[in-house]
Amino acid sequence: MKKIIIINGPNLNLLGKREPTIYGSNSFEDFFNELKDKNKTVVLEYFQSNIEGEIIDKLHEVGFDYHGIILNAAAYTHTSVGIGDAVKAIDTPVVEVHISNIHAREEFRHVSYIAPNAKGVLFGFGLQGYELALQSFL
Ligand code: CA2
Repeated sequence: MKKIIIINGPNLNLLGKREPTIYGSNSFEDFFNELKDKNKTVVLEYFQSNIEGEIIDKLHEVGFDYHGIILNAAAYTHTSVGIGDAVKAIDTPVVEVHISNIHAREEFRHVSYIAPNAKGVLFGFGLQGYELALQSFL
């Protein structure tokens, strides 16, 4: 079975608990469990960290034998040369996802260190963006 992982970056552990007008009112864990139930033909994993180096370590760990990586690096998207370099260095294709429309927000969110080496980018579709990213790997 294909192995696919969702990696979420800083503060996304607060989904469903804070700022529902921007990020919605569903917890990621509930959404993830539903997504797994709907996609039983793949091995779907989830990892979240607020720590840049842990996200880089996870990319190295999965980036040579998993079929796909769905990455929402959150604020590190706009700042992290290290995560960008890791995405470039690994073999597994990465789809970058953002819940909000980053291009309708502040200028600093228009920059991504991941996008130049991503297979594709999805933003502005809420949590459905993760589902669309998953479909792109199937
Ligand atoms: O829209 C996205 O998915 C973002 O990656 C979310 C990041 C933001 O820095 C990016 O520019 C766009 C922020 C994640 C914060 O998540 C929260 C969730 C609930 C409550 C507070 C923050």
